[in-house]
Formats: sequence, C-alpha cells, structure tokens
Amino acid sequence: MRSLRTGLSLTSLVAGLALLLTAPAAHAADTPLRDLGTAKGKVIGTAVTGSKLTGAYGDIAGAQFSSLTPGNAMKWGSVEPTQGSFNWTEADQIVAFAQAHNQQVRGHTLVWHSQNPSWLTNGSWTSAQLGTLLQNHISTEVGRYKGKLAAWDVVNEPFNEDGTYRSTLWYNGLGADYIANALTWARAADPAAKLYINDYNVEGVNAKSTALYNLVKSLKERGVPIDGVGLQAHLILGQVPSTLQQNIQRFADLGVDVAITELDIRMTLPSDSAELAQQKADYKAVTAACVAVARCVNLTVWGFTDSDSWVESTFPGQGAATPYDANYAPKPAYYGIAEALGGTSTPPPTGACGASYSVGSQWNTGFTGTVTISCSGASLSSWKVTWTYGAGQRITQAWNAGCTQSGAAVTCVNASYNGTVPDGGSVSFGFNASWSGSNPVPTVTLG
Ligand code: 9MR
Repeated sequence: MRSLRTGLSLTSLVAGLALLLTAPAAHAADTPLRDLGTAKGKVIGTAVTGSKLTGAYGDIAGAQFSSLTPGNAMKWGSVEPTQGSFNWTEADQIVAFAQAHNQQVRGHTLVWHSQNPSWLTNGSWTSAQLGTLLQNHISTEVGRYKGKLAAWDVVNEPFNEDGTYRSTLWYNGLGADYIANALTWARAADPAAKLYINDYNVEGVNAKSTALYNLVKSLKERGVPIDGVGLQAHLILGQVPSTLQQNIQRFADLGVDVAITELDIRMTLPSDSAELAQQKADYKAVTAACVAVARCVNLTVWGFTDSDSWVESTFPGQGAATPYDANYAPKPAYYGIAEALGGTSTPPPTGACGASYSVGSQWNTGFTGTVTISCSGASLSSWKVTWTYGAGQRITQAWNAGCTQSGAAVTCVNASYNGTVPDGGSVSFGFNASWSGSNPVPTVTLG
C-alpha cells in the first residue's frame, strides 16, 4: 500500500467524460413520474437541451417524462439565424428522441418578443411585410413538424403585468390581432396540434391572468382556433399562488385546456434542508392543483436538473429550482410531484450525500480524474470514498485527498482542510492514474 497525498492543483482537469453516481437516479422501486401522470390523466414533461440527451440526462429525460419541450431549439432565432437559412438540427434531434421514447413534444414558441434573429429585429418592415414574415415563419415551422407535435405555444408572453398588451415588434407592427392571425396560420399548417397562448405571472387570479382570460374568451367567441393556455409557473419558494387551482378552473370552464408549461421554484442559495422541504411542498401544491382539474392536461418542468436551468444565470444568488440536483439525484421536490400524482415512495427523511467520479483529460497511458462529494439535506464532517478498478487502472498521485490503492481497491479520505461538506455544498478532489486497454468508470461508494 502506498500513500499518495500531494498538493497539486486542479487546473489541468477538464470537464468529465463520464459521470457515475453512488445514488441511483431514483429509488429502483419508484414508479416514474410519467407513469404516475398517466394514471391521473396527466402528461408530465420537461424542457430539454438537445445536446445533453445522452448518458444520465438522456436516461432520466426518457424514463421519467412523457413530454418534451425544446428549451430554445424551436425559437425563431435558433431555427432561422439568417433570413432564408434554416437550422433544424437540435429541434429535429429532440423530436426524434421523443418519438423513440414514446413522448409528446410541445413546440415552443412561434411568436415572441425575445430570442428572435437579429435580421428580423434590426429590419425595417412595413406592416404588410411583417405579417408576411410571420405567416411564412409559422407555416414553415409548424408545417415541418406537422403531425409530430402535440401542441404549440403559438404566442408567448403577450401581456404586461397590468394586463395591457406588451409593446413588441408584433403588437406595434400588426396590432392585437397578430395573436388571432398567428393562431389561424398555425391551425392551417397543422390542424392536429393543440394551440396555446403561454405567459408567466398568470398562475393566480390577477390583472394579467384576467387579461389572458378575457382574450381567450373573445377568441373563442370569434371562432379563432385556441385550444389551451400555458401557465409558465416560474415561481419563488413559498409563493405558490393561493388561487392557482381556481385560476386553472376558470380557464377550463371557458372550454380550453390548461398546461403548466415551465414550472420551476427558485430559492436562495446555498439551499438547505428547510428550503428543500418547502420546495417539495410547493411542487406538490402546484401538481395537486393540476391534478384537481381534469382539463389541466400537462405539467412540464423547465429543466429537470439544477445543472440545466436558466435560473442561476438570471437571478444571482438564486437557484436549485428544479426537481433533480446537479448530479441527477432526485430532490425532495421530485417526491413532491410524485406524491401529488399518487406515488407512495418517499425519500430518506434525512437527505443524503453522494459521490460522483469523472474522467477529465485522458492520454494514451494516463488520465486525470475528479471525485465530487455533494450533500443535499445532510452534511458531513469527514468523508471516505472507495472504489474498485475493473481494468487495471492505478492511481499515481492525488490532491485534496489522501488516496491509497491496494490491488484494484482504492480508498480516499479527506485532507485535513476539506472534511466538511455542508448541506447543499460539495467538495472535490483530483488524481492522476495510469490505464491501458480500457478505462471504464468505476462505481464509487461514500462511507
Ligand atoms: O430556458 C431558456 C433559456 O435557456 C434562455 O436563455 C432564455 C432566453 O430568454 O429563455 C429561456 O426560456 C424562457 C422561455 O422560452 C419562455 N419563458 C421564460 C423562460 C425563461 O427565461
């Protein structure tokens, strides 16, 4: 046995090629959210990033969800960055993944004030030109996916907080009827897709949701095709509107479907067990409100993992908004959704810590690795991580941990200065090792 403790830095380490968790993505006995949803007549979805749909991310997206929404891939700026030159790669990839996993796709989004191509926003258009551009955009994109998508967020975020129309390229250039026209053009391009208007801060009964209500009512009266409203539900911890179910019900009573389209619930970082418990209650309350109304047909989270969320970059100091942590372990929030859908399993009440192993740079005889110990709802004052190499790999030096290797068995313990892993925090250590033939990722155990 050799003791290997050095003080080298981690700077040479590149992003991990492989990641394996000590904790499984969810308890083996848990029923996937998508199956729990089916039993309640609900489709359970997530926003996704196409490039990430492999490995653990792809496994969870495919296993747990029955609907995917491209987070960005179908926006105008993504699909037509240069006028007349289209890029459907990521959108096509997500649709193909969904088909392979028997999932619906919610198209997002056709008419918005944001994430438009610069050629469009910088152009100077007459009203007639703008209308033609919009009609062509809708016909092209909806037509491309005709018969493949369950729904489209045709119009996104048309209202101000006070219920007046938002001043946008579309409203300013075409008037309020851009909404009716967009819906009509979308229906013509794919008669089977359900057509939605989607907005945020319309979850409870308030001026903005009442404006949306009045718009939907008048569109229905005019015979304009409108099938549903999307309540985005980008919520703040502890602030689920008390009128959520009542609001869903009033839209249902108008004769349209309702979807919770972009659910996330952000909190002040670092997260602690009290916040995560509140988040579970909040996710459960939102899901329960959807379960309570038959016409609430879809509940979609805006990214299922904290490593794939818009929140942290948009709200400094806020985050941890999704049901899985950044290492793909389900958080209490996951179980909040599951319980509201009739699932019975519950997470360990004390929270958990786990370790993940990843390979950084690798060359013909050696590689660098990193192991991260993370805690959520629990904490550590010292730690030990063990694994067994399956292909003759040997550790040659380690930093930020004391590692020993005996045969194939590796044991690493904390250094004097990094034994503490707080609730919601993580600690990493690195190592160099040799390999030949193959370099499979071992299962690591914390304890
Ligand atoms: O999740 C999207 C993020 O990656 C983009 O940077 C951002 C740009 O505005 O849009 C995010 O998604 C938005 C969605 O399309 C509409 N509702 C609000 C969402 C969060 O900003």
